[in-house]
Amino acid sequence: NENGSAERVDIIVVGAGFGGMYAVYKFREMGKNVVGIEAGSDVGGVWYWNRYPGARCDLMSVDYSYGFSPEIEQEWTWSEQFAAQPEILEYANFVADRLDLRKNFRFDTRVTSAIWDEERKLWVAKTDGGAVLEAPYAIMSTGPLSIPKDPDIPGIDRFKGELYRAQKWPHHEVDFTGKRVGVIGTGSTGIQIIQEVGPQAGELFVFQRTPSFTLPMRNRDLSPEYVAEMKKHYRQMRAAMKMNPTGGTRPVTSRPFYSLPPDQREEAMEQAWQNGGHTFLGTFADLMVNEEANEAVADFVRGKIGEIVDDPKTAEALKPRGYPIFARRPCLDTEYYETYNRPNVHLINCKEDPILEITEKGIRTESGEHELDMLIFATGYDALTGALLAFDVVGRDGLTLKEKWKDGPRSHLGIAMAGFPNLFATTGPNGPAALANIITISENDVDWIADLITYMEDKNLSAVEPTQEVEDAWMDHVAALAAPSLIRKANTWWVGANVKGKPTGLTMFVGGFAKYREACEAVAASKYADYSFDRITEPA
Ligand code: NA7
Repeated sequence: NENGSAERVDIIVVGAGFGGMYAVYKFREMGKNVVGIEAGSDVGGVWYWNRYPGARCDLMSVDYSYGFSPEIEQEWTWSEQFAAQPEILEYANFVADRLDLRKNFRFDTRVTSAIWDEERKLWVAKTDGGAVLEAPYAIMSTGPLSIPKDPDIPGIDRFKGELYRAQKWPHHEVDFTGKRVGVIGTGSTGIQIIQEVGPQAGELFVFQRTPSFTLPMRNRDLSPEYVAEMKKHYRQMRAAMKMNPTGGTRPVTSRPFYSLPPDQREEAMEQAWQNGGHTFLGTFADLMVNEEANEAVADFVRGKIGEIVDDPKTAEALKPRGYPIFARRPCLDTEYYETYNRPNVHLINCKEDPILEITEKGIRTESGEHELDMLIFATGYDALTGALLAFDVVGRDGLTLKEKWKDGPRSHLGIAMAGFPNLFATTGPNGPAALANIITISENDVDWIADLITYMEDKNLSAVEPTQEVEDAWMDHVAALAAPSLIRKANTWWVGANVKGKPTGLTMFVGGFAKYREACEAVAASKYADYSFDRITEPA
C-alpha cells in the first residue's frame, strides 16, 4: 500500500461554507468519522473571504440561514432584513461554536487531488500539507463562487499603489480617506463597494465595462416585535420555502406581464420598485421567457436611473442595454445610482474608453492615464465549476473530471456523476445552484446524500453512481428548460461567458428549487432505480 501513512475516515467533506458545515454536522450526527478540509483559516466560505467594504447578502436573512435546527433559529437573532457580511460570518461562527463543528475541520488546508481507488472502493485525497486521507465517500461543498478571477488586463503586477481583491479582502480596515481609488467591475460586488467607498474616498474612479441593473434593496433594521413573530413562525416559513421556486420566501406569481392593462402594469412596476428586493420577479411570471415583457421592465428601470442620476451622460452610460434584465444576476443596492451625483465619483465608460493596461501609477485607458493610490478588483469568479476543476478529481478507469466536463459540466441533479462513484457535490452546477437560495439547496443536497448513504449501508452496498442514461436524461431536461430562458442572452458567470476559453451554456436547472427538490425526492422514492451499485463481497 503506497499510502502507508494515509488516514482512514468515513467521509471527507471539502469546504467549510454553509454547505460543508451542514454536511459535517449531518454525517457526524449519523455517527460517521467525518473530516472537513478548508483552505481558509475558519468557517464561513465565501463570507470568510469576502470582507470588502459594503459586502452584504441580497437574500433576506430569514431566507439565508439554516432551517435544519429549530434551536439555532430561536437562539440567533438577525439585526437587519438583509444582513451584512460581518453578521453573516458571525452567524457561521455561532453555528460552528454551537455545534462544535471546528473539531472536524482541518483549516488552512487545500485538497490537491482526489482519486478513486476502485479496488478498495475509497476516495484518496491529498492535501497541500502532504496529508493523505482515505474515505469511502467524498462530498464536494466547494461553492459556486469560490475561485476569484482577476481581470484580463496587462500590467497588473506593475501597479505600485495598493491593490485589493474583493474576494480576498485583508482582515484589517482599509482607510480610503483622501485616496484616489479605482474600482474595476460593476457586478453585485463592485456595486456594493462603489456605494460604500464613494462617500469615503478622496476620489473614486469606476471603470465600467458592462452596466448592471440594480434595484433598491430597501434594507431595514428588524424590530424586536418582528423578530419575535419570525421566531414563532419559523417552522411554517421553512416548510413554505421548500415549496417555493426560490427556496426562500419571495412571493411567486403566475401572472404574465401582458395579462394586465397598461396602467396596471405601470402601477405594478412602480409598486415592485417601491417594495424593493427581488419583487419584480414575483410580480410578473414571464419576465425570463417573454422578451417584450422583459424589455418593458428594463425600460422602466432605465427610466428610474435617468431620474436619479443628475448628469445625463453618466445616466446614459449607467443604463444597461443590449441584454435582458435579470439575465445577469440582479443587484440590490442602497444608494448606488445616487453615488454618481457626488462630485468626487467619476464613471469611466470602458465601452467608449477601453482599458489598455495597468501601469505603475494607475490605469491607462484610450483617453489617457488615470492615477490611483488604490485599485480594487471586483471582477468576479470562475464560477460554478471553477472550484471543482481547480484540483485533480479522478474517477473510475482514470476518467478525470476535467475530461468529463470539457464541454461543460454534466451530472445527475448537480449532485452525482456517472464515472465518479461515491463522489457527491452540494449546490453543483446542474442543480438550481446560483438561481435559488444556496443554503436551502445545500440542506436538500446533504440530506439527499445522507439518505443514499444510509440506504447503501442497509443493503450492504459499497459504491454508487448514477447510470449514464439517467445523467443524460437529467441534462436533456436541464437543457429543455433552459432553451426558452432569456438568461442565455447575457454574457455572465451564469453561462460561463466571463472566463476566457470556458465552455459556455446555461447548465443550471432553471425549473426552481421546489421542482428540483421533487426530482431529488423522486429518485430516493424509486429506491435509486437509475443508480448502479457495487455490493460488498466478503472475502472467501
Ligand atoms: P460578476 O457579476 O461576474 O461581475 C464582474 C464584473 O467585473 C463585471 O462587471 C465585469 O464586466 C467586470 N470585469 C471583468 N473583467 C473586466 C475587465 N477586464 N475590464 C473591465 N471590467 C471587467 O462578479 P461579482 O463578484 O460582482 O458578482 C458575482 C456574484 O456574487 C453575484 O452575481 C452574486 O450572486 C454574488 P463584464 O460584465 O465582463 O463586461
